[in-house]
Amino acid sequence: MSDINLQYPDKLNVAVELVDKNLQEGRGQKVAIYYQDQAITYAEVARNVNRMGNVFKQLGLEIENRVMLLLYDCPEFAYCFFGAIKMGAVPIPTNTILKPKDYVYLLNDSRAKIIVVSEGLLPAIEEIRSELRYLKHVVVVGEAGPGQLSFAELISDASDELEAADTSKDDAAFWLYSSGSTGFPKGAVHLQHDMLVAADLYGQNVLKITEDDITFSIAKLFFAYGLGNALYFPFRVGATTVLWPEQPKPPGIFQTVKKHKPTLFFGVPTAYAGMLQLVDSIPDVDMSSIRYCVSAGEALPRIVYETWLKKFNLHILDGIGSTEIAHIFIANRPGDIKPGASGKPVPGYEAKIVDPEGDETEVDEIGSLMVRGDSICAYYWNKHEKNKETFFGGWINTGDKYYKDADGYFWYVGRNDDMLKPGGIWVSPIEVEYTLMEHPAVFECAVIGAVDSDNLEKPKAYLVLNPGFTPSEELAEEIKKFVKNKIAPYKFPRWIEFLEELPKTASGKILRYRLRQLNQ
Ligand code: 3UK
Repeated sequence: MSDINLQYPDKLNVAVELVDKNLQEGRGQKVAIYYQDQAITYAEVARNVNRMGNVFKQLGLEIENRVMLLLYDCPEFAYCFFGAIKMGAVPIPTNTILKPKDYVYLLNDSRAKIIVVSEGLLPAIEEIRSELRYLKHVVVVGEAGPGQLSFAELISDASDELEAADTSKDDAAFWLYSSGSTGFPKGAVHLQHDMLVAADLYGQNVLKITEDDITFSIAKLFFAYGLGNALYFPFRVGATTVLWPEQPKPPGIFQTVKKHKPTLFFGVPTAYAGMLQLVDSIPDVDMSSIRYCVSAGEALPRIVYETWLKKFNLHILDGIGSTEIAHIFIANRPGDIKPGASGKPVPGYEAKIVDPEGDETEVDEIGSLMVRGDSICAYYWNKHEKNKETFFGGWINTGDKYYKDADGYFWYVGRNDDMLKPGGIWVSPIEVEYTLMEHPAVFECAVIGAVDSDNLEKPKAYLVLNPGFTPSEELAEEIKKFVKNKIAPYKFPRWIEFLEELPKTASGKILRYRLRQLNQ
């Protein structure tokens, strides 16, 4: 398989492996985190992790209890994430761009007793507080109000010594929620060893990350992708991570690269395309520190890969990862890139493409992508039926359609469900359709993926209007705004087209493929 040793001891607390080990190996004074104008050493991180673990204990958190992290990327994220794991609890990094009703579900489903939240995100939580059946404490990074606790005060009073909880390599370590086309998000329960497997197989073996690297991920820490890129890959080897709390817009991204000089840059296709569109209007772009760019979340169009290479003389390594598998499992590698393809299985993972009977398909024949590897989550919390559809004796059904070419490269074709991933973030067409139906003008609708000029997929809505409403540009804009206000804004349809009627089967089912054909 490789020279990487995937044998981990039975007794394992992953916070010790990822934080304390750096001190034991003499990196206490090395910078772990760049954040704005701060440079925070591993010794400082370790002390704050211990303090936070003690704070959680004092607040009544116990082993196996969940704690939700609703934070912009910041050092406090690392202190809370590893502090919780070190005292045996289970942190849940959570998407910061959801709506209050989404948080009601996530907090009640997980039964998190504590939430640590950035001040800017507090209104969404305060609005729903009376509906939260299990939440006991709201800890605020920033200014705390009545009924809330201040992170800064709590941590300043806490001891910086903490003995790690006596966990096994198979204890739960963290959860990440993943959304599906129907129903509620599913909490993927990840174990203590999962981050080590992902960091060793992809971070070390493919990216060859070392302590000399500086990582910068525009995918935030609450995504499985960002969590590896910007936290546990660098911490696994004692490298330095750049944490950046802002929304990843091209000018800020270029500025951050210039300021902190990362060697590994992690983006998503939409961001690469957006950066290319703006680069010539931004002064002093300096990408010379970067040795590799990584892309994941959605397929990287060949045109974006090639334009980027021409512009910066930098290769983008596209790879497919998932929340359930923790990180990237099929990837293009330094010196082995097929533009447009996802690459080959990362050594340590197995991948196969199967037909509906479960038999492996022939070369170039499309089927369902199945993956086996040791970073796959144990199960979805409280989702027995979903578990039966997803996990099979070590294998996971990714839900993706793929084929493999004669050279062994894997090519992404689409999803088995109708899920879309604009900007690498899940959008359920059904949720968008339900929201559109709430608008008084909408009689019927269907949402599909259509591609923009960079060949990147975005949601597009087809609408049939109620009597009394006439199609117009203004109405389309008003409906887009309506959706943005109701559900997480990145889900809104980028295009709206009005039809007299939707294509349907004899039994009245909407023919989505006919709508997709309209776009070809
Ligand atoms: C799709 C891709 C084509 C695919 C992720 C890197 O995206 C991540 O996790 P999610 O759970 O989504 C997983 C799904 O997204 N996908 C991701 N990458 C690619 N499709 N080409 C790609 N390169 O449908 C997959 O099943 O949000 C990415 C690392 C960790 C991750 N969690």
